[in-house]
Amino acid sequence: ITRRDFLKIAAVTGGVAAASTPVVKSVLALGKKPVSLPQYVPTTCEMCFWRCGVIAKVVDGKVVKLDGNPLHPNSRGKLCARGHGGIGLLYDSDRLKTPLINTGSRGEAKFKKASWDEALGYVADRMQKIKEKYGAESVGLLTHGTVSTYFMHLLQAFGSPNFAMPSFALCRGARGVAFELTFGEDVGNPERLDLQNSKAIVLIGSHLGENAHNSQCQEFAEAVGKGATVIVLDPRFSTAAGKAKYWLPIKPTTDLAILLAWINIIINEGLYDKDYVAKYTTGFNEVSQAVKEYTPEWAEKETEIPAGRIVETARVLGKNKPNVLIHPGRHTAWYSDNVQRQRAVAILTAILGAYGRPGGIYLNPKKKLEPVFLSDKDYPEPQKPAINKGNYPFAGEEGVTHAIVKATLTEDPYPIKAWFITGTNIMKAMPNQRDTLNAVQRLDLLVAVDMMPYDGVMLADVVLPECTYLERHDDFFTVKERSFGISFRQPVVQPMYDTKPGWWIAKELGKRLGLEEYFPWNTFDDFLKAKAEAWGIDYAELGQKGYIDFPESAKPYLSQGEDYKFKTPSGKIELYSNELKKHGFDPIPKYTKHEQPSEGWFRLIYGRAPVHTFSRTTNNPSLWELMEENVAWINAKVAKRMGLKHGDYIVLVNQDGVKSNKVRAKVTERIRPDCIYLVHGFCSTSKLLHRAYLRGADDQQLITKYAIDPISGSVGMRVNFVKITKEV
Ligand code: MGD
Ligand code: SF4
Repeated sequence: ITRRDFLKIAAVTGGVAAASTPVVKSVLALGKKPVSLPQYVPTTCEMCFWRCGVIAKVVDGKVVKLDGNPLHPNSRGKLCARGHGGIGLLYDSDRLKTPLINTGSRGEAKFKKASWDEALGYVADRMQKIKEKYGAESVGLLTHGTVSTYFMHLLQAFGSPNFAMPSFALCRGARGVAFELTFGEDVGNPERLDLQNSKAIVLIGSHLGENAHNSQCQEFAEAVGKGATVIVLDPRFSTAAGKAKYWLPIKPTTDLAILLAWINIIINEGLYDKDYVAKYTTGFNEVSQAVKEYTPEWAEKETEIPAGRIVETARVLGKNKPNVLIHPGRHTAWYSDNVQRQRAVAILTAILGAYGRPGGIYLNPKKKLEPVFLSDKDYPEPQKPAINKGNYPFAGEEGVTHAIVKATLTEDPYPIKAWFITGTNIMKAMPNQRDTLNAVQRLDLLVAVDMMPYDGVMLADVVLPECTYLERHDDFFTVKERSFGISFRQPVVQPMYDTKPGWWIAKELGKRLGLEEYFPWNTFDDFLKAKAEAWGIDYAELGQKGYIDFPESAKPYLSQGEDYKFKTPSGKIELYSNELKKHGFDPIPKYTKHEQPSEGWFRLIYGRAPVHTFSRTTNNPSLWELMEENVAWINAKVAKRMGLKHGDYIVLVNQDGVKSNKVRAKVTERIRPDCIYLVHGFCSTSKLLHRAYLRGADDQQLITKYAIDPISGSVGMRVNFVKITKEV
C-alpha cells in the first residue's frame, strides 16, 4: 500500500476496530465469497521488536492480509516475511486456547483445562502463601515484549523488585552500557542509524538481511544501491558479505583487535576528524597513547586478517568520514569483554566524527512527553534489594536473567520461590538449560503467560493464555526515528478461543491479590484514551492512522560548529571513561585473549534467519513452510576430511558431552574451518507444537558454558566448542 492509497482507505474505514471489531466465531475458509467489504485496520507488529506499523485487511471477520503501514517509519509500506506471517500465528491451531493447570509433577505438563477464575484464584492463593512465608520479593519475573509492562507493574505493586528481560544481558545490554558511557545515551531501539546516507558501512557480525529488521534492511539496500563501501567482519560469509567490497573472515573472539588497530591507524595517519575530536571529545591523547601497541601486524596475528587489508579498510573509513557507520550491532552478548568491544566501536565512531552526522548515528529527536503510569499509586518499598543490583555496576534497568536463576538455585541472597514467565521461552533464551531446569524444580510456583505451548510453558504449573497482538490493545509505543512518533496497537479481530490480553490477566490477578487500586481503569482502551488526552493526542486519529508523527522534533545532525552537550558527566564524548576507572575497569579498551578450540573441535556460533524470530516463530505455519528446521554450516574442507556430504544428518556434541538433536550438514566454503554455525531457536521439545517439535538442532542446548562480562552482566554465549559425529 502506498502512503496515498492508505490515507484514502484510512479516511473511509479507519477506526474499525475501535468502533465495531468483527467477532471471529470460526476461521472462515479462504476462497469463500466474502459477504462484506474488506476493512483495513492499522496496528503494530509484534513478530519481532522492531514494531513496524501494520495495516490488516479483514474480510468477514478474518484477517486475510497484513501490509506495512506507509505512514510508519519502521515499515515504510512494507513488512518482512515474519510481519506477513502474523496471520500464521493468529490461526495456528496449536495455540493455547484456555487456561491450564498442571496436575502432574513439575514439568510433567499433565494439563487440565481450567476456567479463568479457577486458574487466577489458584495463582493468587499460591502467591499470597509465598509472600507470607518468604516475603514478596520471592516472586520473580522473567519477561519479554509488551506483556512485560503489565506484569512488571503487578509485581512491583505486589512488592517484588525482581524482574529481568533477555533483551539486556542476553542481547543488547553491553552495547547500551558502552554507548551510555561514551556518548551519554544508547543508540536506541530501533537503532538511530543513518544507513541511507552512509558512504562506508562496517558490519561486525551484524548479518543484516538474515537478521531482518525492516527499515534497517531497506536503508541498507538503499546505501548499497548508492554505492556505499561495505566492510563485513564475520567468520561466515553472510548475506550482507555478499554485498560487501571487503569480507574479513575474522577469527572469532578477536574483533576487538581489529577495532583497536583501526583506531591506531586512523590516529597515526591523521585520518580522524580533528575539529570534531577537539570540540566534542575528551581523552583523545590517552587513547592515542594506549592504542600504539595495536599495530596492523600485531592484529594480523590475532585476527588472521592480513595487515595490508586492515590498513586498506582503515583508510576507507578515514576517507569517507564522517559519513561512516560502524554498526553497533544488537545481539552483542558474545564473550566476557562485550562492553569493551562495544566501547571500541563507540570510540571509532567518535574519532571519525560520525555521531550526529549524516551517514553515521543520528541524534535523538527532540520531544519529551511526561510519563503516564498505569496508576498514580506509589509502589510499596520492597523489603529487600533486588537480586540484580550490586554485582554488576553497569547492569541496566532490564536486569540480568541469570541473577534470578542463580538466586533460585542458591537462595543467596534470599530465596526465590515463584517465577512468572511472560513472553519469553526460558529454555531457548537462557544458556545452561540444566541450571534453568534445576532452578525450576526448586520453585513453589511457576506461571506462564504465553500464546503458544513453547518449551518454557511446558514446565509451568499454571498456563494463562494471552491472545495475539492482532487481538488486543497494548500500551502506546514511542518511536524515536529521525522524528518522534507514536505507534498504536489495537485489536484487528476479537480474541479467539478463551484467550485474554496481558493487561486483562494482570488486572484480574491484581484484583485477587487485593491490588485493584493499581488498575484504576476498566478496559485498556479507557487507559489509552486518558493517556492520549494527557499527551494532547487525537485518539481517533491514532486509531485511523496507526501512527502519528511529530515532524518538528527531528534534529538528526549537529549543525556546523554547534555547541552540544552530551549527557555524560563531562558533557563531552568520553573516549577515556572515568566511570569505568572509578569501578576498577579499563578506562580505554585493552585487548584480551580468549580460549580457542583445540584440534577436532569447533567454536559454536549462531545467528538468525530472515523468516524466524528466536524460537517464537518456529511453529508458525506460514513461516515454518519457508524454513522448517535449521542446518549446521560446516566448512567444505572439514566436511571432505570427515567424509561428510551436503545434506547428511549429523549430531553435535559439546565440551560437556551434551548432544544435539540430529541436524543436516550445510557443506559450504562460506564459513571458516574452525566454526560451526546454527540458526538460533530450533528444536522445540514441546510435543504440543506439531511443526517445531524436534526439528533441527537447539544451539542453546549446546551452550552449557557462558562468560559473564563483569561490567554489565552481559552473558557471553559464543564460548562453547563442539565436535561433529555422524551417529544419529
Ligand atoms: P523466544 O525464544 O522467541 O524469545 O528470548 P525470548 O524472547 O524468550 O520466546 C518467546 C516466547 O514468548 C515464546 O514462548 C512465544 O510464544 C512467547 N510470545 C511471543 N509473543 C508473545 C506475546 O505477545 N505475548 C505472550 N504472552 N507471549 C508471547 C530472546 C532472547 O534470546 C534475545 S532478545 C536474544 S537477543 C538472545 N538471542 C539468542 C541467540 O541468538 N542465541 C542464543 N543461543 N541465545 C539467545 N538468547 C537470547
Ligand atoms: Fe514485524 Fe518484520 Fe517489522 Fe519485525 S521487522 S516488526 S517482524 S514486520
